[in-house]
Amino acid sequence: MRIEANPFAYEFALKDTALVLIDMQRDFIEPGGFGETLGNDVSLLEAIVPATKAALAAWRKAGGLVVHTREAHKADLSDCPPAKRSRGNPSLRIGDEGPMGRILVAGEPGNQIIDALAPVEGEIVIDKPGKGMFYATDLHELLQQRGITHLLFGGVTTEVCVQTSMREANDRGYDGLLLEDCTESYFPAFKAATLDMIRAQGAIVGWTAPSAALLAALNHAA
Ligand code: C5J
Repeated sequence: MRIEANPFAYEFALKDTALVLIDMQRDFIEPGGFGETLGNDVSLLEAIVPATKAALAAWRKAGGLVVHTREAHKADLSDCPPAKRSRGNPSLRIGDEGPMGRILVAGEPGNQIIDALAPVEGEIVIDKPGKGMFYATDLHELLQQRGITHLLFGGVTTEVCVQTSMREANDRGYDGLLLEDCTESYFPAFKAATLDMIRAQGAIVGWTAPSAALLAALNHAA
């Protein structure tokens, strides 16, 4: 299959490719969650849900592998170093009680993937304690077992966990493409810069494309 992408076309085989949705969890996206508590406009992130839902539905219909990640720490925070927990000066830190349970702690209501994109049976769900999806997870082994070489990305936030995961993926030999309208940042300028950085210098990190280009490729192949 071929996606009309930037900076040039992206070729992939369905059986070798996974759709990865990064951290589409309630605390980042829903009003009343952790993200909003920090003063962010979560409506920016909510706006990508319809396009992401459509891409996920089309990918599932085509029979492609789906991976969901959550930024999630153990309840005892043994996997959350001070360098992460004490960064900045937030009113709420990781592990504190937030509006939807303990912030970024596995199993809490705010840590669940939003209903519109909830995982279904057979999909991989990774709880990751870092920004990148391969750090301290078994995802690389799970993808290798399935012969996955190509990764399509969506999720939040573009410049933090999505970009870090794409760079980690590139270092591990995966060809990655970011679906432009299925990712968002609380800071639009950071999203724009990240898209540019990823595809600069001949796709130094990977490719980007609108989700319509993926849907067109899937329709063409059907
Ligand atoms: C993610 C964050 N998922 N921005 N986390 O990007 O802190």
